[in-house]
Amino acid sequence: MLRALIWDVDGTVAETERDGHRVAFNQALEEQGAGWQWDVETYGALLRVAGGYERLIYDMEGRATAPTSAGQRESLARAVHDRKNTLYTEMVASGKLSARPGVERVMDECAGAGIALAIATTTGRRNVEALFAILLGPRWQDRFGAIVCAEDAASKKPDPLVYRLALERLGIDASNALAIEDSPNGLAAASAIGIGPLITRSQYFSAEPFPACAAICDDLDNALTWRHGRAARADIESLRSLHQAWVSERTRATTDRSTRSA
Ligand code: XBP
Ligand code: MG
Repeated sequence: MLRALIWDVDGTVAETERDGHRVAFNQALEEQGAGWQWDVETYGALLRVAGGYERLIYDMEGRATAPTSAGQRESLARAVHDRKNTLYTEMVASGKLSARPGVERVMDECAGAGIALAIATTTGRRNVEALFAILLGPRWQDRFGAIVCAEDAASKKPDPLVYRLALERLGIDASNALAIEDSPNGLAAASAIGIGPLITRSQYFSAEPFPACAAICDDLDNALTWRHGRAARADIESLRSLHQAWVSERTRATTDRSTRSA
């Protein structure tokens, strides 16, 4: 039975990366005198590294103009990341970013159908708070059974820890949930512990193949396809159908594996 929908944030709830985090990173890099900027393409490649701080460290390792000692790089990354988050939350609070199509509708429909909502993200709590307060209003937290952010988990996606914690807090099994994701790291994190990942294609991962997803769509208001099924858009009926298909497929795969090894 489908009991919860667990949401990724960046790229899934809103297109926060290209025109949000990236722009704020560039302003912070300039203010801190780093001496370089991230263009749209460069930032897209760097998104393979989860976590803004980790992304800065990774990028500096290959940059001739970056500080030479590890200590200097870490202190620059900390300063840039902290300032970036301040600039990003200001940008979000000013209403520059909006929810992707279908996000608020699907959240409302889930509430009406008794399907819990949760958040599992590698971004920081203050970024999540700024975005959801502007999208859903000041009491947005009341709508979620679990909110798991970067501060809650020692390792970031593709590690499944944020999803594991979300399930624990919801008090449900992986087979009772679907994840909504946009990235290969997110897909890997959810599916590593058996949660079916529904992919909504985002700007940066529009050409990604995502062969192992439970279902895929351009956005939640558009056609949704899964193995042996399709629907005009994501709604309670299609979410339940694709979830059922995902669970049956996994059960079949497990049975086949144990039959082969017997
Ligand atoms: C999001 C991230 C984050 C954001 C920036 O991944 O990887 O690093 O890009 O936020 P996902 P921070 O959507 O898979 O959760 O700077 O707070 O890390
Ligand atoms: Mg994402």
